[in-house]
Amino acid sequence: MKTFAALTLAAAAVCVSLPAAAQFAKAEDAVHYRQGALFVIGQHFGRIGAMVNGKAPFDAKAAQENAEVVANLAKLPWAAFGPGTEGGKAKPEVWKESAKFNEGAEKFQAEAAKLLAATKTGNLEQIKTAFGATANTCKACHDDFRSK
Ligand code: ASC
Repeated sequence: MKTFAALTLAAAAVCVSLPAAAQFAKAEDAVHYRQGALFVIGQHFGRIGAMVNGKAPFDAKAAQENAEVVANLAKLPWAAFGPGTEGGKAKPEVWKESAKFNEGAEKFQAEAAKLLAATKTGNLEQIKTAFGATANTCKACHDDFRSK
């Protein structure tokens, strides 16, 4: 009976961990995937940054389109930090302090959603504020969880 209970628990553990792991054929793919998603996010976030920093003319439509990409892609990288996918620039803390890491990922997604909402107002001051708040969530996570 004890053995049966242990096997049931083991099977349940496998089922719980499989969906996330099964998304990637190998750990390398997960690293590549998260780097790719974060790179594209950085490109589009940077285009909004150029506008709010006066390095590019303010174009409300372009700001919104870029914010849409950022807000949508903001959801993607995190599933690619699953168990056994250590590597790239990710520090071991990603897996050791996963609650803190997940909280940072949630904050970023929330701020990216607010940035998208701000771009829909077409008001540059509101976009600036939301951009700054979003950039702070990028930086916080990079400081703690990304190697230099
Ligand atoms: C960017 C970008 C980041 C963040 C970060 C904010 O534009 O690519 O990673 O802002 O530098 O501090």
